[in-house]
Amino acid sequence: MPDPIESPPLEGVVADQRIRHLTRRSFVTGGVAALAGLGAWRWLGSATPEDGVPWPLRRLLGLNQSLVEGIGMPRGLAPTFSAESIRGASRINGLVGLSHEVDGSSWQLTVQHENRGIVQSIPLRDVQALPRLELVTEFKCVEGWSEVMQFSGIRFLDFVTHFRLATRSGRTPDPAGNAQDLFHYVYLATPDEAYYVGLDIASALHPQTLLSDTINGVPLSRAHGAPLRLYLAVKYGFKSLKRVGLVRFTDARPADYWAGRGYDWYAGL
Ligand SMILES: Nc1nc2c(c(=O)[nH]1)N[C@H]1C(S)=C(S)[C@@H](COP(=O)(O)O)O[C@H]1N2
Ligand SMILES: [Mo]
Repeated sequence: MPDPIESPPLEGVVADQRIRHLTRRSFVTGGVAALAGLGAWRWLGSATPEDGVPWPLRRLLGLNQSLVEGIGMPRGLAPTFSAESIRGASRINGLVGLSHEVDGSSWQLTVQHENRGIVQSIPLRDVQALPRLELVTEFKCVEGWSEVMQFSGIRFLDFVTHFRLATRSGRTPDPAGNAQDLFHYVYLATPDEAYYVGLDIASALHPQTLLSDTINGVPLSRAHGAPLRLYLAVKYGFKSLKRVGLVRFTDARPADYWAGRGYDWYAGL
């Protein structure tokens, strides 16, 4: 799949255009199904309709379309599972940047935008006040194991929308209306930057990308990334940064801990 900046080979472009044409309808349908799977209908029902469609759904449809047309290729949605598919204790892998316990009650996210002096500090509790969702998907480690797990938390998309992040103008991000205003990438790291990931903005704003504070219904342990971690259903596990401390929006493709050690930077499923 092409990066937003590196151009794909010509045959790829032609094929992409055909795929765009063929998949728009099924992709939109998938988005609606995912919302149902995520138990968002009650929230949808309480929202004011726009063009006869409740607005969160309209926004999701718009986002899907802009992923298709502008800021990146669609990833589709990762399959979701019933809660019965979750088995017992969840596996732990990788402890870089997690050597000590931290105090979740005073946790803050440091947020930066390239070429902007202002550094924002966003308290964890303000993030946790946003609407929540639960996602049961298959977590896949590139080393060859996978496990059905439930993550719950806040969509990264809702986080950037609420706090007006990820845009050059400082306005509310609108992937459907003005994708050019979005930075191309986001870099996220532990506070000490011992572990770090780089994401293209389309993957970061994917509806199954979460800032999560629980796994399988239990608050995150230190080893799982307390007090707040990233979870991307459409990427290999090494992109799901545990213990998010720093978030930086940028146009230069960010460094990535495991990509720097030989794995694919994109790591999409
Ligand atoms: N801070 C931090 N995040 C990390 C890692 C790490 O070593 N440090 N390892 C990654 C890898 S390789 C995987 S597979 C997942 C594992 O997440 P889990 O331990 O919650 O199963 O976390 C990812 N995020
Ligand atoms: Mo991994």
